[in-house]
Amino acid sequence: MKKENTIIVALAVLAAIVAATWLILVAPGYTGNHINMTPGVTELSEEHYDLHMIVLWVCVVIGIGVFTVMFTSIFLHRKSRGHDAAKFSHSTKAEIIWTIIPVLILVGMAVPATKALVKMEDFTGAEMTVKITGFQWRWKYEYLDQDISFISSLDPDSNAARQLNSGIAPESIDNYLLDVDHPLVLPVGRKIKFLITADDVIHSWWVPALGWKRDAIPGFINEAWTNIDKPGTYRGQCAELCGKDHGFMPIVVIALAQDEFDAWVDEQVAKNNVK
Ligand SMILES: [Cu+2]
Repeated sequence: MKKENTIIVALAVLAAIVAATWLILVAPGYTGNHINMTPGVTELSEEHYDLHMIVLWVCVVIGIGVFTVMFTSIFLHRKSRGHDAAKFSHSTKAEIIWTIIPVLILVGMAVPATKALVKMEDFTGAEMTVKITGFQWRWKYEYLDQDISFISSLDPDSNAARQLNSGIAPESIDNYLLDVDHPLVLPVGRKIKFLITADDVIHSWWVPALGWKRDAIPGFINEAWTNIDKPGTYRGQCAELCGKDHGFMPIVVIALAQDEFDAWVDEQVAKNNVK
């Protein structure tokens, strides 16, 4: 096989792999059919997203390199072209190289990943604490500093539509199965600590825009924190199969500017006092 032909085949294979990678990873950005994670709306979620993208591109580069060599070799050295299988069985030099390079890549990825994990467990400077308790099949939120607590259940419209033979089209309900009667209201720009537990079986509190999920386990208290950048409504669901109505205990977080949050707190406290 002439050297020029080898180069032409290798380039063709490389082009095909790059094109396939582009179609999968980049083209969805133009068509709007996103398959990637979202960056979320918190300091932690953005960091996780960046980490995910770094690791993804490392994998893409390795994948392109490995598959180019592999497909080129398979095509150029196939039996029908008269090639015999190589007879060598061992190469100390090759083994040292293909051990050291992956170790260096893994260590390079582990450093930022460990930093992010340590940051997730750093609760210093938390300005308020919310205790979250999972029940079959609703959530209880207790604002430990503001003395507010309430139960958050599936919103009545979704609940009516989900009943057997309800005759209500799910498409007619806004945010079907993703809305609640009492959302968790939080301020933006403040470090909020969560204490997460459950009262019956294991649930899991998960709002993708916040960048993490935490199991809610009876008898245990798991911790997490967030600092939301942007005001908005963020939806999630119980992420641990917890019984027959597992699919009917959504989570809604409403992030408000500090003054709006303060007004909401005053309103809740006044309501509680009336009772
Ligand atoms: Cu659950």
